[in-house]
Amino acid sequence: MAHQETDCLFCRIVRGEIPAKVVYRNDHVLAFRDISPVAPQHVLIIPLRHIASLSDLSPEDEGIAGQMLLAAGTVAGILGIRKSGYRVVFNSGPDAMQSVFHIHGHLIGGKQMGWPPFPA
Ligand code: DGP
Repeated sequence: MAHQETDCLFCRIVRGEIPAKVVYRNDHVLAFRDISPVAPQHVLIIPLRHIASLSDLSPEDEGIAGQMLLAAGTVAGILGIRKSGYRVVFNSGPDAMQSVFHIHGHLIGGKQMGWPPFPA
């Protein structure tokens, strides 16, 4: 098993200690539905291995970073939104309101979204 943290919520989901609605899993990543969806489709893509945030990625993590992005297209296909479009958001740190410190990409879609995502 890849490096895990005992008390990390998402490591516990990887280990199956906390149930989740899994959409996709391979040898590197897990994708499961967000418990508080902000869009008709909202899935979190995480590495099986514990990495706290985008800012904690190191050059040796190049492979897993790529795996997360590759999984986004695969998951969008599973959700049926690959052609209609989707957004992948990595919140990192307090200003972005990151609340779970196991890196995750929010894949959201299933509706037309605005840009920029906040008022000017
Ligand atoms: P962030 O704020 O970017 O760290 O997003 C964390 C997300 O994790 C948030 O959208 C809600 C989701 N979340 C928190 N706890 C759980 C849980 O136990 N299960 C699932 N499926 N999602 C969770």
